[in-house]
Amino acid sequence: MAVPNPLVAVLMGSKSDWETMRQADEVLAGFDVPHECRVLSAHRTPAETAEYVSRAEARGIEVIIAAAGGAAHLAGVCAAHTLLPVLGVPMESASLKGLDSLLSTAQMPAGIPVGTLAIGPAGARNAALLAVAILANSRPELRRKLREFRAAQRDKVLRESLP
Ligand code: RP5
Repeated sequence: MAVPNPLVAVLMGSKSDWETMRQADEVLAGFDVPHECRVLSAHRTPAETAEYVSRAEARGIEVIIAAAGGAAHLAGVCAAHTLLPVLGVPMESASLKGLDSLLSTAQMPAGIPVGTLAIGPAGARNAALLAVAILANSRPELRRKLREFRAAQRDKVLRESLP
């Protein structure tokens, strides 16, 4: 999944998060946003995670999406190592259904923000859409695509019929 000049990094704490995070990958691909997806863990690969995130801005990356489950500190650790916006996606966990991940990701002490999305697939898709919206602030073509996406979504809802 290596692309030459990624604008978004999609990080996840474990390969087991990929089934969920592939949805972020799909959304970004749908908008033709160059991005890369990597497994990097705050606790299993702490040095490599810090190094990757510290170098991200110099590589041209503009947004980092970080997904983790359980005692989910990946997004917070990423945010500590960069000025780039970090969007956290709490993974659904076996024992607490992602409530642990949600609180761990959202409850950042003041000073180092993490923009936290919903638990699971909705959060994965919305993190990608939020990344697109951030990038679209300075990219009119991307903004046009985002407007079209919203219009298509609206039209689909208005076409719904109930039995
Ligand atoms: C976190 O622990 C990962 O983000 C994952 O959601 C969770 C479980 O990881 P595995 O034990 O499946 O590798 O670090």
